[in-house]
Order: sequence, then C-alpha cells, then structure tokens
Amino acid sequence: MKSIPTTGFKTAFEEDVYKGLTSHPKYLLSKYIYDEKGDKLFQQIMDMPEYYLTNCELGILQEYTAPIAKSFNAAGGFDLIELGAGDGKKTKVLLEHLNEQNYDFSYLPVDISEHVLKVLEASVRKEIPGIDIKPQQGTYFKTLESLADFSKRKKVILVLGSNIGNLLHENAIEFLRNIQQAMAPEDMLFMGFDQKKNPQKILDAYNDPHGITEAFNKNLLVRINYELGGEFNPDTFKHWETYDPETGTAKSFLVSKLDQEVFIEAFNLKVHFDAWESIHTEISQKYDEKVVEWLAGEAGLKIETRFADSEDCYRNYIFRKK
Ligand code: AVJ
Repeated sequence: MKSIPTTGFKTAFEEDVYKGLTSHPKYLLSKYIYDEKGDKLFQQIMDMPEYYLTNCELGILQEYTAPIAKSFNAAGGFDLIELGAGDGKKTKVLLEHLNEQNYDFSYLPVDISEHVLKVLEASVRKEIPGIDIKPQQGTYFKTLESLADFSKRKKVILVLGSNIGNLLHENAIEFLRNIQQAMAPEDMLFMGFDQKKNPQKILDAYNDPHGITEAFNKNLLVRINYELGGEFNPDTFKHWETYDPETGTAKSFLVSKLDQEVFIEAFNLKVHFDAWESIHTEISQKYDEKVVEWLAGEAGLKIETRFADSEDCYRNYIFRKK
C-alpha cells in the first residue's frame, strides 16, 4: 500500500506531508498554508468582520499607544524587533506615534519571506518617512541569535496577532524560551494573546460564511497538488472547526466526504481516505491569565503589564526576564 522512500525527501514540506498523510489519524502542519496564495487568503481573513482578533488588537494599540511607547523607551534608544510583521497594519499605529514623538529607535521587521519584507518596507517608507527601518530576512531564531549581539541598545521584541496560538503549549514554551535567551535583562517582549471568550464568537471567526477560512485551510491540499503532483479534489473535503472551552483549543480539520484514493506523484503513493476520515490541519489556542502566566514562567519570563480591549477579548502583555 505505501511505498516507503528509501532515499531522503527533497524538502521539509515533502517529508512533513508524507509523514502527516501516512499517520493515523492524519494531519498536515498549518505553517505550510502560507505560500503566496495562503498569504493572500490570510490577508483576507484579517479583513473579515468575523475575525475579531485584528480589530481587538488594533483597538488596544490605538487606545494605549502612548503608554506602550513610553514603556519601550530607554536612555540610549531602542531596537524594535518584530517577528512575523505581515502587512504591518497594526504595527504602523505604534510606528507613527514613535516617529511623531521623536523616539530614538530602529524598526527591524523579521520574516522568512523576502517578498513580504520588500512590500512592508516600501509601505512603511511611504507612509512614515524618516523611520529607520532595517528588514531582517531569516527564521525567527537565527535572526534573534544574531540580533542578540547586534547592538548594545535595549531590544523590544514584538509578536502580534496571537501567532503563538498555532503552537501546542509545549512548543509555545520552547518558542518563548528561545526569545528569553536572546534577551538581555533590560529587554522586553510585547506579545498578543487571544483570550477565551464566548465559544460561538470563536467558531464564527474560524468558520466564516464567506468561505475564506475554508479556502485558507484547503490551500494545504492545493499546495500539495501544485508542488507535489497531488490529485486532491478540494471539493471532496469539508472544512470543520471545533472549539473546546475547557482547554481553549480551536482545531481545524479537513474531512473527506467520501471513501477515496488520492494519488501523490512525489511519493508515487495513493493515499486512502475512508468516508468521513479527518486530516487535522491547525490549532488556534485561546488563553486565560493563568495559562499565560504559566507559559511565561516556564520560559523564564514574567508578566510586567497587560493591556486589554474594552470587551477583554484579547490581551497584549509585556514580559521581562525573571
Ligand atoms: C495567524 C495563527 C494567528 O490561528 O488565528 C486564521 C491563523 N487560521 N484563521 C489564527 C488563522 C484560520 C491565525 N494565526
């Protein structure tokens, strides 16, 4: 049934897809949703009214711009390092204020995609001329390591969008610990965490009536077709979202509507799906204060301040080294 490759895989994508689709239960990793098409779909998700996260965080940044900016400041100025900047819509609220108030700082957006950085740099330069922007292409950790000795200034590390929510707690701790290790005692981490809330609101955000989240989730199949010679028919899969209010975990699945075999050329393999068999594709973790405190503590960080939106849907935390 399976043809186990005797030689190595060409890419991590190939290897991870093979592992996920030959496991039981099946899974695919959400990080692979983000090719060029996936990036565009995520952009559309952030613009939907149902995806409350964007506006909640934007609201916090708008309401508390001045105190946030003040907390970033230090005698010798500071470097603002953003992991996963995207289109910078939210960050620009802070950048504009920091620029107007003549704070002494550099903005260092970090991303794996050179393209994302180019677009961001151009829009920042156009909208906020005079800003000192130094894009850093690379993985978060490689870049954080090199930035640790990049300058003697205070580092403020920014992670917006509740991006940590795609990680299981164990991996979230590892992520936070990696950041913690790159921090000097005076440095700080400013990070967004989507909070537990009415479960219906969460389900609506990840199961929108426009079908954008469905297309985003199914982009995994489309990408396998495109890059690995897969023969998935995305219409034969149903996008399914669950939310467990106890653990705070929202999960996305693709469920096969029929018993089928899907050929994938790169593996010379037919993957069998029973009718209603699932592929787990993503988690979007929701947090409460206790869990944030615990994750931070495990990573050697402590909460210094928190900012919440008026409905307490979302919180941005400032962490320091313990
Ligand atoms: C980018 C991980 C924050 O989980 O809310 C949006 C990705 N998935 N809709 C999230 C996503 C489905 C998003 N993060």
